[in-house]
Amino acid sequence: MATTFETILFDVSEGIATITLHRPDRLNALTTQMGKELLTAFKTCARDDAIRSVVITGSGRGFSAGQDLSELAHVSPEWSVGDHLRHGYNRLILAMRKLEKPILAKVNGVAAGAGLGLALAADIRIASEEATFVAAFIGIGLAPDSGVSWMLQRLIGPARAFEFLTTGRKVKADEALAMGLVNRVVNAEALDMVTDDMASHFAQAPTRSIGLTKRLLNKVAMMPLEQALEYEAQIQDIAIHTHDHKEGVRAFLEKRPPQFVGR
Ligand code: LHQ
Repeated sequence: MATTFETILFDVSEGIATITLHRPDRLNALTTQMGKELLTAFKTCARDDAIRSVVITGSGRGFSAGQDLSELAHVSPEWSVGDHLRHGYNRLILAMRKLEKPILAKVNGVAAGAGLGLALAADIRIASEEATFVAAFIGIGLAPDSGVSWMLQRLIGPARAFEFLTTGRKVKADEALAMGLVNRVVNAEALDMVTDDMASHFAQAPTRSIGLTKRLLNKVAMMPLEQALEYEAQIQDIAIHTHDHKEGVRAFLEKRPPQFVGR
């Protein structure tokens, strides 16, 4: 199945949806239209039960250079950046975090500004050795948006987040790995294969269990332990009634590999 967009490519095959930011000559800088198309793609991923694993990546040598700055040059005096964020990036980042399916960012090149926000909103980041990470906001006199302040602080801690955000320096893949910004770094030739393997693994996994894990991790970070324990109990009450839980237990007792179907 393939859906046609203008600024992204969207392909679904064997339970894996691949979303490719597709403005390679602009390092996949994000336009308003691209934001809308991405939101549509993520909504499709949420709706379609056949999709059990999602990959987001960029065409050409970049992942995404963030907001397309030439679009900002043509805004009217009444234009509000706050509304631009509320109606665009904020919805997109929330759609990614609320999607109860694993999202892998295949970071093929530079991830900057809101492009970094997209990479951070994924659940797993696999970076090519050629990938770089740059906050970029400071370079144009802005503060972080697209969830970058929230996500980055949790991933790498407040001191490193502050330095990264306020110096705007380019962080290479190996340093990003050491910081905990990415899960894995692989050479550029192996990036597709490693990501495909992991995406296929997730496409065979108990999707509801992964979705509920994501819901838990999203929520418990802000809770005191007592509340987190109670929330875990509520989530487990849902997980225990899934087909895949029953299949997992049955397969264990029958000493065979489980056949998870994602519900
Ligand atoms: C670009 C861009 C770009 C357009 C490269 N736009 N063309 C949201 C809402 C509203 C307000 C603003 O903020 C936000 C969130 C944000 O995302 S703010 C951050 C916006 N992004 C940036 O400021 C990054 C600007 N780009 C760069 O600093 C560099 O291009 C990076 C470090 C990403 C990559 O550097 P290089 O690898 O040296 O590539 P390059 O600079 O040569 O770029 C290649 C082409 O892509 C070039 O066009 P050209 O015609 O000369 O080949 C660039 O103009 C174009 N491009 N980023 N964001």
